Amino acid sequence: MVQVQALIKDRELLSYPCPDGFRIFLCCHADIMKLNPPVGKSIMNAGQKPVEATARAIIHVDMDAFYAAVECLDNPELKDQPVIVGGLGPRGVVATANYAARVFGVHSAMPMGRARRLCPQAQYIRPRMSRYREISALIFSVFRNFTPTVEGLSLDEAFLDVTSSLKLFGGLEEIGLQVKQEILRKTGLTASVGIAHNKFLAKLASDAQKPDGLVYVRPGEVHRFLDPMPVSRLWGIGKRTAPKLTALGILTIGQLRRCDASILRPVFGKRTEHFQNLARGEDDREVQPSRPDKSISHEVTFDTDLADRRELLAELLRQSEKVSRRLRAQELMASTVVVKIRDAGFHTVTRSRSMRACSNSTRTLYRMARALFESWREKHKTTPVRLIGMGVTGLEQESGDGKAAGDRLDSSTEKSLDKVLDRINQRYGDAKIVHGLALRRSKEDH
Ligand code: DCP
Ligand code: MG
Repeated sequence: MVQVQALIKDRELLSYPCPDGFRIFLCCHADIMKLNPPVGKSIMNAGQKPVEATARAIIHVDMDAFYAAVECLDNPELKDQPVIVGGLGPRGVVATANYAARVFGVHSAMPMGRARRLCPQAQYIRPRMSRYREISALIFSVFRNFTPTVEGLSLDEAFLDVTSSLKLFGGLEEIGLQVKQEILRKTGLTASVGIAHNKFLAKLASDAQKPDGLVYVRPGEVHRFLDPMPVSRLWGIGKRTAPKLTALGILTIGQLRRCDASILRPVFGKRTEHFQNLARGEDDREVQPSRPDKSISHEVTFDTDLADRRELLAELLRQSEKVSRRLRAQELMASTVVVKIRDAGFHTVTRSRSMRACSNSTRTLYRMARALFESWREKHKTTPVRLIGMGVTGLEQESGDGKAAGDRLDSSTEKSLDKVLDRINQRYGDAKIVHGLALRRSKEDH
């Protein structure tokens, strides 16, 4: 056996079995979380050609019945009942249904009318996007505790490349389990986790035992895992291609894998090899870390135009609370506050101001938003407002070395108050506790 060592600094060694029989030792130290990308993609083997350390460790996480699960979390009396979240108007569609409602055949993207016929006894709920985004930020903060290489696919779903974190967290299955446990502890929600050496297999694995699943597809188990699945599980085989394969007698991934390429060429053309690679469970795409948010904002269009200064300020405070909570959940701070106002005549203005230091405190951001609003209002005292919004830009990590690390605008009392309010809101649901002024008007944002 050949051993290849790649010593990056000092600290711990990661041992890596390779398909060709080599054992490669990769190095990992306590600050590994900050290392990006993962160590040693190509490692020289004593003067021979490079040995590709392609064995990645990929985890795919997907929350179970996400919107519906959040609704049940915030209203425990809904637990065990069928819950359907989606548009409630005449043209509404189902965003998601919990597992109790899926038993009746209800699924995402189904017209709401059909869902009501299939499951009239369900609880029907309009989506609360701001709440889902808030929980999503918490989930993603859990992911980033395990690796910096996180590729978000939607609010409830991400790939994690944990190749560099294996030793630190005690192995692949152990990380998968810890991710699930941490999500449950931080949010009260269950996630399904798929583990494999590439993205394609990890994604199928997370779906294989939903809800609350944990499936690890080991390299030697790929065919056993994939072969019985219908060809439609392969990315890119949809309603148009599947019938053509059926006509050739190819129904499963295993049949596609074993089929002679010349038979498949009339269906796939130049993509034949690509689909046979997928059928063998091969996929070399890397996890592409998502770029963090560049801005965060909330806005509201009023049912009837509003000119009352205090009511408008109350709305701004509510929005400042939401925006700052999202910042804190992602451990971000902002340097610039933006206020947007649209009057009854559809005339829209945006005003922004940069602060001398970054902040994520509700009070600081609200004070800045209020000053921007008041400067607009000086010349528009009686103008009815149709829409008001506030947002922040110039975001940076709270622990970074930019503006946020210097002089902070937020006093320790403000920080403690925000922390307490965040905890209460996390525990008891969206906006269960708000600053006094914000109670003047309480509307769902969009
Ligand atoms: N969603 C939506 N419209 C769709 C599909 C999904 O609005 N057609 C929303 C609602 C879901 C969320 O996105 O809760 C996440 O989508 P998923 O496909 O992950 O579905 P769920 O999380 O609801 O269920 P599952 O347990 O199958 O992942
Ligand atoms: Mg999901």
